[in-house]
Amino acid sequence: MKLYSFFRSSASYRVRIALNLKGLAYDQVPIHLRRGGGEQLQPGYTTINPQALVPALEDGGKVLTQSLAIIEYLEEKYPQPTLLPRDPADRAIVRSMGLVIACEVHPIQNLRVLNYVKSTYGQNDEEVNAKWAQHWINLGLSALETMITAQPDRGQFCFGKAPTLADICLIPQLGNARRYGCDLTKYPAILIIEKSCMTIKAFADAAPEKQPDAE
Ligand SMILES: N[C@@H](CCC(=O)N[C@@H](CS)C(=O)NCC(=O)O)C(=O)O
Repeated sequence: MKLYSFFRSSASYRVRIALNLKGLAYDQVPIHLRRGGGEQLQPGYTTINPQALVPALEDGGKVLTQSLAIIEYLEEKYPQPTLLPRDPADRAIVRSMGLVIACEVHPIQNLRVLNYVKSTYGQNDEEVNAKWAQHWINLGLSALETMITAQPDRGQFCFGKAPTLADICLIPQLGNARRYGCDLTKYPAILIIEKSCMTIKAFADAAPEKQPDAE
């Protein structure tokens, strides 16, 4: 398997965690999101992913894009260890936790969105980080903190006693949150989950600073 990724990309980080949890070997092809105006925008990569976003996963001659579609593919093809609970309602809860991050938080503070806000509305880095990124991240994390603490059978993870798709989405987002100056002490349950996840090798090995293209 070949993973097109960028060390600091949280969507790539999600897929790295899932691959590691399932014990799957993969080669990484680094796509630098800033160098030369962004390698994701160059034709060599847009033929792989027309959306000009990382990650993309090549497997069995096919290219898959969108981190959650890739993770669901891995889950279906390599069911153990499972990343979703068995009960359909519980699966929906775990997916909804993951989607808080992947649909509502992450896309609004993606590189191209921040660049657009800066150039179109004349905002500087500080304004975009403080007024825009922090606002959307805090909105999502505070909802997720409530969803997590509302679980009747809580363990050390977002849902239950083992890592799921929800943790896979949450952990990479916390790095972004810190980068944009969010105060994470407001989210004690989330911080406990982060601590538990980072004791697991699959999560620790997927961290940005451990990647071959890390700066
Ligand atoms: N929904 C997509 C999001 C992918 C995405 O936004 N990737 C970011 C890095 S985390 C990216 O490639 N950004 C490049 C850009 O904004 O130009 C997924 O989950 O794969």
